[in-house]
Amino acid sequence: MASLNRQDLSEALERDEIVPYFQPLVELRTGKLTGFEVLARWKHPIQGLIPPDKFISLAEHAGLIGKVTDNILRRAFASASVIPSSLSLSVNISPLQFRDRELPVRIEDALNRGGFAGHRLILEVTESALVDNMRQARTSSEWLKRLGIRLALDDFGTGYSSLRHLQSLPFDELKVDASFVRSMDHTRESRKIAAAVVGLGHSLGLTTLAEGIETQAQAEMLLWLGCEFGQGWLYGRPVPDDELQAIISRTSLAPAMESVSDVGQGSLPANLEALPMQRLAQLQAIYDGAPVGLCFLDTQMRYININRRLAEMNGTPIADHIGRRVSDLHPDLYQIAAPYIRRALQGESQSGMEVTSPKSTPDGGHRTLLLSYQPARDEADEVIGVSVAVVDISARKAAEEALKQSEEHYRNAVELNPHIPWTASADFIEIDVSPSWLKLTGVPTENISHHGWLDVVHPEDLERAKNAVSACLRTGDLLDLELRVRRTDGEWIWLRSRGSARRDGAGNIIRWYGSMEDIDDRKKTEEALQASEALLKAVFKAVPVGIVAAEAPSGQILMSNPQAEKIFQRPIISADKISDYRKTGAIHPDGRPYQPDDYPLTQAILTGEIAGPAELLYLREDGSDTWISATAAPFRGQDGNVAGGVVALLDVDAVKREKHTLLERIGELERQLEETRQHSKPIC
Ligand code: G
Ligand code: G
Ligand code: MN
Repeated sequence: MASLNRQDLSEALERDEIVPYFQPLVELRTGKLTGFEVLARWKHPIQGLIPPDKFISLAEHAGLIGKVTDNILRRAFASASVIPSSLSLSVNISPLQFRDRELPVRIEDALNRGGFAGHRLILEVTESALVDNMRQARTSSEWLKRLGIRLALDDFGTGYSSLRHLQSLPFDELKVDASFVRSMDHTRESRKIAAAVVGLGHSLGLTTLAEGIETQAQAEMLLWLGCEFGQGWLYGRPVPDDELQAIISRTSLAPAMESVSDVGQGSLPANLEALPMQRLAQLQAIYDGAPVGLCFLDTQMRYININRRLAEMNGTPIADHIGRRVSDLHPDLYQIAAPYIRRALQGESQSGMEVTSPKSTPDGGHRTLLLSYQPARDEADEVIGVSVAVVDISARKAAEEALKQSEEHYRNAVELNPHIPWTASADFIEIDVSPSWLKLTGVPTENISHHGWLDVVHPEDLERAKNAVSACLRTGDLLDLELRVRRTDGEWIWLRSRGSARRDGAGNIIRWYGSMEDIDDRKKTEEALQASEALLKAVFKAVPVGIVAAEAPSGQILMSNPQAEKIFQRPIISADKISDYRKTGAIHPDGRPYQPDDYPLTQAILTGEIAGPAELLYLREDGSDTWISATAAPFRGQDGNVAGGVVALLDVDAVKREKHTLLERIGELERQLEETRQHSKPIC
């Protein structure tokens, strides 16, 4: 190839030979197109298509890079007429340009001429651009932000300097360098590095996009690590503008995530909970679904996280759950839960289902579970998974079981507590109920016989009630049934009906005796109990971030979890005020000390809105300090007013340590690469 000089490039610009190619950017979870990266190509009349690495640095040295960008922007915006307005364009900006004070004006000009909205434009800058003139970089980026333009840090992880500057510039997006994506295929260690890079992005509140995705396995892994967006040959190579239409008309650029399962299982990082990918939305969903055993399932019904309690109930360690499908891990549970989960994935929240678990208790008894399934939604109100809550009510059931042990015992109980006694013929056709039934329900007692009782049972309880009775008729076992019954005033009330068979000498059933009990109050109390503080505490304990909740407006601490105590390295006492814990103070990343109202938790309580994530250097009483990333959300009482706030604390010191390992590893990889190069020199 003949070498190219300034003159060639200058003429090429005149002849409009520098053209944009477009590479699709997608949402990893769905494979849906979100925009394009614009990549320059030189359509040389003789040499054919010349890639940017052959002329971008020439353009930079020749002072023509500004013109290249002008041409690329002009042509890209012109092609954008076929691109739906929901899609963005990402354009690469050379490090040199980012130092140029003219840059914002040029870009604004190009936007105006092309009639392209600033908020649809993302500028990609590499790390080296930022190092030597931070002041100009900051001025330019502030200007660009005022135009609605977003900034992405390109090739993230390949340079050293940026980590210091990363927080000082208003980046919106991190583009994780393709080298991390490639290395993920190799070892568990490399996956940890990729996880740390994605995690770092999150802890700084940036969206993350992974470059160079070539296989579905890489995509799946990145999704698990919490990376939201991707780019690479799996979704499409850069194409000229006349091929844009074909890409846009496809609904998804990737096979559904379901179709690949070979990356799952053993090759996954053992404990994704340890990653700082817990977003507040998810956390909120966990709280909302409250009670005791908890897990979060994604749309493929895979465990994204699970708390200790539920793992125990399932009889499988936490780590074995993560990333696995319910159907693979617990086929027996899946039988019961699948319909509920599916409905939740369609947006329906369901609670209060009482089922018998296929998993037995340690001493072999059967478990009764109270289940709740809540859809969890992202900011766009799309269902991203299901928050599952499970309460083990076996203890209560076991007590009832004991009561059933002997008929004698049972009859005593009936006599002591004769709410609504009833008797029935052996086949359950003729039923006599005490007159107190009429008083409670308004339904005439004579209406009960000949299956008449089924007419007043709640439709949702009907199937279960019928099955229970026919099972008892078959086996002669004790009947124990909780069901809703319609009173003549139209109200539903919860009743519990228990009965046992009286047998003749030959063991044949001759008659049923039983009693009904009004349990409406108890059911309501149970519901209130579910929301109780004790249960919430169990949730707090299980969440892998520090949590502190405080009451509004007093600031009195309601609860905290061990992770929070670990971060602060001091006990947190419920009756204290949050202000007691601020005496030692904290420092903003720019060195300013925190004022009492700066703290995200205070902010959330004062403003009623999510505050943070904010990074702060917390000064401990013992003189040590630690970096924390804090995000706070208000919670509201029944009346809709802010009742308090809860703050999630991430230990970013740990993230920084991981980052350090990462940098060392990169250094090592580079050394290895250099060595390989040296050894593979041709002999001449
Ligand atoms: O596909 P590819 O070979 O196109 O891109 C190689 C590199 O060239 C990319 O990393 C990108 O940053 C850079 N590049 C592509 N187009 C442009 C451009 O218009 N301006 C600048 N400054 N760099 C570009
Ligand atoms: O700006 P940046 O360096 O990120 O540009 C992306 C570069 O990576 C371009 O050269 C583009 O052609 C290239 N690229 C995009 N997707 C893939 C991919 O899946 N595999 C490989 N090997 N290169 C890719
Ligand atoms: Mn780029």
